[in-house]
Amino acid sequence: MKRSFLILLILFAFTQTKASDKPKVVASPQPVYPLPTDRQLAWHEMEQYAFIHFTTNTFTGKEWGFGDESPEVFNPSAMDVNQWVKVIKESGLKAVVLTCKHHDGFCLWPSKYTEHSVKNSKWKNGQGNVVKEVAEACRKYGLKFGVYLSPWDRNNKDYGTPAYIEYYRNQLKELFSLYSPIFEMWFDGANGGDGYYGGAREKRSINGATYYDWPKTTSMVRGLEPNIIFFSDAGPDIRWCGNERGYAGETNWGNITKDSIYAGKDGIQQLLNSGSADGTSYVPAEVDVSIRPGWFYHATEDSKVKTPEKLFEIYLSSVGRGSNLILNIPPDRRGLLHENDVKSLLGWKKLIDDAFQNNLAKGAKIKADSYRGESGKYAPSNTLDGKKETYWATDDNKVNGELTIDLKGKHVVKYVLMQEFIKLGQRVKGFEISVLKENQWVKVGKGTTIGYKKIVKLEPTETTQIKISIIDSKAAPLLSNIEIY
Ligand code: FUL
Repeated sequence: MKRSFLILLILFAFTQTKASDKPKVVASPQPVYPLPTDRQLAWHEMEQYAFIHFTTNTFTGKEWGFGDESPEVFNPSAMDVNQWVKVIKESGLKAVVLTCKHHDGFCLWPSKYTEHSVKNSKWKNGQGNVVKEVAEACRKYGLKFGVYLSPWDRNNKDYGTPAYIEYYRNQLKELFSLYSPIFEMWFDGANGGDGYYGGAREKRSINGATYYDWPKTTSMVRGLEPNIIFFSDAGPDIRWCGNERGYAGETNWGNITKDSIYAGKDGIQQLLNSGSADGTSYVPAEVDVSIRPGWFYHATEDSKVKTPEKLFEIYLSSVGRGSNLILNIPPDRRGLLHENDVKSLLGWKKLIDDAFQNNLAKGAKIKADSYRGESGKYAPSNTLDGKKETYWATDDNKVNGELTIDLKGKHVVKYVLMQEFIKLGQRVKGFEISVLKENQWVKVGKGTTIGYKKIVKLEPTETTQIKISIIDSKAAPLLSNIEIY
């Protein structure tokens, strides 16, 4: 009797030790829909790339060619795409999106479906091919390549009829079979009505919602290039940010309800700019802006190139708000990026490098008022480990939280950078930033959404500790990265 009791006691003690040795099982946070696709996540990480607008407009001084320009006018005198791509790379941009055909219909490659192209220009006696050269230079310099093929074509005689849609799709097949890999395809929504249209010189307005039959075109292209990102006002993958001045909304949701987007609707630009917390699809915004007032090069604008400081401001209001920046740099009549543009670009790159050189959060100490199940898997230190797959999370019933970062000494702080773990859905609706001043917390910044990335610019302030307070969120907030500069 005594002996069996002893055995039972030993067994009991043994099971107890085993139980306490087991790591705590804490349920992962549930996704908050809509979620980004893998290709959207990869796109987010590109952050910024170049747009190149180049066509007969460069030589005629127009912004929208009518479609009756002679191909002969396209004649750059000292074209060098390596100069473009080299400068673009040195400026920290990750890709080039080229206007293979703008609204005037002139093609920068010798398309077999039209005579209105480089093959009838004087440039290289009609033997040149800008698209091929740029795609190859991108490969050489390790940048991605994207295409803009204007749906509106003021040259084509069939524009407005089903025959034109076939022409447009044939050109897409041509581009995607010749110049793949292509990371992004730009579908521009513009249609101004009148044009040359093979000599008809009339107004042709189409119903933008039905004429192009986009679902068929995009699935055709997706079949050719599975990882392609489609840009258009409403996506499907990424949306327009609602302006061409270089800013995403201060409140910037990747989420939007696609049905609510169609051109001309009142308030549509505002909606595109901010997205909506309850949007049913994930379609993040891309910010398109030109380094000059126009999209095409005009010598009269040589003195109006945006300064490095202005470009830095644009960086903060695009990349710094979780959108990607597509910055247009139009080649001049020589076929080169103009000296003024190059100077601004490189000056801008230096401003970015200087501002974000020394991450004060590296090696700092961080604590949270709570973390999910007190499991190390969701600990606040995950925000400082440089790994995008780890994150701080709260318990499900908690949609706020405080993270306090001890900078180990006094530092002047100018920027706070935060990233949500958006793989499980964008969540944060409001946050505040405070610094410790003479043992008191002083609020120095606040905002709404965080999303893929948020850079908050502060009045430069000296402190030893920073507190990030998430004050509202759609569900348990998940932060994967914090940097302080
Ligand atoms: C607009 C076009 O009309 C402009 O010419 C330019 O291409 C810009 C990026 O998109 O809709």
